[in-house]
Amino acid sequence: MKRLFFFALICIYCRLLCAEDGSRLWLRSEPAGTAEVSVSADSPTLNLARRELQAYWKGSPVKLERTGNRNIRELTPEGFEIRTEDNHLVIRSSGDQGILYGAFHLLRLQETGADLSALDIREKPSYQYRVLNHWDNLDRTVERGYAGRSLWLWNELPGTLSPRYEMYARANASLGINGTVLNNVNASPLILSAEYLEKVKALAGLFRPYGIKVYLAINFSSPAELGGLDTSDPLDPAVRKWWKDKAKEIYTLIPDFGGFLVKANSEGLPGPQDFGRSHVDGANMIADALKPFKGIVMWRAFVYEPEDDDRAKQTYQEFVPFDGQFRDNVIIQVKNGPVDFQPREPFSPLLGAMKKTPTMVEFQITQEYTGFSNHLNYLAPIWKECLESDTWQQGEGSTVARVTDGSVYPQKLTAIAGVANIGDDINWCGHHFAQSNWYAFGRLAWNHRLTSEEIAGEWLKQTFSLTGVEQRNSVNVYNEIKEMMLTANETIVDYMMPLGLHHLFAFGHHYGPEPWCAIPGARPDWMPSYYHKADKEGVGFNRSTSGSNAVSQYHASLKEIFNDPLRCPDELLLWFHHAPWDHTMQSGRTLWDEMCHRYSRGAAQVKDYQKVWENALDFIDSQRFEEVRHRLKIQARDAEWWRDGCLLYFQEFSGMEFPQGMDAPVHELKNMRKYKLDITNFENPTYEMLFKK
Ligand code: GCW
Repeated sequence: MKRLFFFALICIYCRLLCAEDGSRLWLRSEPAGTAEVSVSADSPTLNLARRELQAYWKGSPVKLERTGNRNIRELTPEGFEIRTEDNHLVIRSSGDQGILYGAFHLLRLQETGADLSALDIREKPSYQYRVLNHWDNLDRTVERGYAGRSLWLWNELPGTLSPRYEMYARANASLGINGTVLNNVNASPLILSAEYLEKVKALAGLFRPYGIKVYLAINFSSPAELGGLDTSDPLDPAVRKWWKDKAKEIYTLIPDFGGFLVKANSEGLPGPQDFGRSHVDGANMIADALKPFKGIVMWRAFVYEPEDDDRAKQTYQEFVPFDGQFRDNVIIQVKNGPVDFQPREPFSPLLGAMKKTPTMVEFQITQEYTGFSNHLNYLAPIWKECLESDTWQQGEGSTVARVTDGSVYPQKLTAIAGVANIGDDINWCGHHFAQSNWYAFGRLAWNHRLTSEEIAGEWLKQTFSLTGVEQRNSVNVYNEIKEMMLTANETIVDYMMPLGLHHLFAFGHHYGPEPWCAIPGARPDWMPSYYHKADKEGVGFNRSTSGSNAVSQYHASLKEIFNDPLRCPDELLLWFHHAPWDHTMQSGRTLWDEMCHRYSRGAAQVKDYQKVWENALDFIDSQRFEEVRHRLKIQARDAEWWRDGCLLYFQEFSGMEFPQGMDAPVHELKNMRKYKLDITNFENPTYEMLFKK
């Protein structure tokens, strides 16, 4: 009896000790400390590779070999080969970083239960620059961040280095992410002050062995605001000198500093146009300052003005005329869609349209528009949809991936960026499944050919130890959860904005629906009615040739399809057309019925996800199980709220009945119109807050 009691105590103790709070991300392997690892040279990066393998590798001896062989050199210094040779394994690369990536690759194979008997692997990255963009402010708030406060403890830096920095670097290196922009694109000039640069230097030093370069987002008015000059005009000699001196100061502190990310003349931020100059003038001035040090400029194309044409057209209109005029260390950073990270958008027509200036895609990992860290979403499928979209710019097969990775255009710089979803929450990303998006971004940046399914599988096996988890009551838990991930974004599209609808979000915070929002005097292009244009006749934004003509920014082969409401994919119909309520969809239903069907399907699907999760009860540790269960409840209620809010609102225009058999609304529109999110705590809203009047 006594023995049993002690045994029970030990069990409880162990469970507490091994409490799974998500802090270990996908790197949850227990150290074995048995591996034999030999290495041909010595460097901080190689030491890391050796340390990882010595701790976690459980197989045959491994040799780490830096070599200048031609067939290894062609993999680039970040690429690697892993081969089984006689009774050992060799990881070869022409660079230390490649060896570190090879080590992580090998460990991933082990953790995902791959066959390790005869390895012959060659890998090199799809993009040279694989960069996280943190929208972190210096006061540690995070713009559109839903996982607590910023990781960067600016007030402690440079003296104190939080242990989380190292874990962050390790996690990124395990995926191949090789750059991080530490601060928000809505940048404070202060980041370039001597005081902050010392702090940045400390982080750069810590990240260096992991192959991660540090970048900063800059405020275009820094010369005036920080430097005390009269102007920040990019053609003013004193301003140009200020940037040159600043670059020198930075590179003296951080010799391998990556460069700058710039949001200029966008959403009220300063930029060259304030001085009658162009984006080319602005970007090239900064590029000239960085050039002697091999730094790059990632210049954002996210620009739009309320008084101008259809917002979706503006990025293209602004940048295409400048094609070929940027310095060779400038790359144009383009959001995946023409508007703004909506649950679904067509790809931005700027991608592929610039033939002489390199462009890079910016994805949003943080879920600003897909339920914050309350809704379970796995973003790889929607990112893949963008990467695999054919721009047709150089004939069939000119996919977004290929017009940005150097295979279609001979570009000197290739890059990809993701707006991070990382904060100081113990589990880093708020929702345990949101970690999969950090993971997926890194994996796709490394190899955009990987499928969403492969990535989800890898992540699940490592994160929830689901290797070998098969049946429970004849349900394959691993496959069910994977399927839930793979359908998650489509489900969110269904219950938020199906059929090409976009920007129906509540004003400001973008959490819930507010298609009715109309704030007197507000920017019209920040109001949902600008986008949905619902009236008695129909709904949707006419971007066809009879409307704003945004459709003509796409290559003729696509334009033809998008322009025809009968050929335009249902998924994008209301993006390109103002379609009548009784328009016959590809499903054969009327538009109104199809809309009802999709909203209801989305809300019902979340309830199915709850069942999937309940089936996993025995296979997931209790803390993470409960935390995900809790958020699925919020999501299920939110999904109904979206369904009811949007359908009841649009019904006022369509005047049509709900189709028979549809789940009836459970909320009243007149009440929903009054609900406001309590924005004093909007980082992590709950259903209860949302329904506060
Ligand atoms: O989507 C919008 C966000 C802003 C963001 C902006 C941008 C950083 O609502 O919060 O600002 O995009 O990408 O610059």
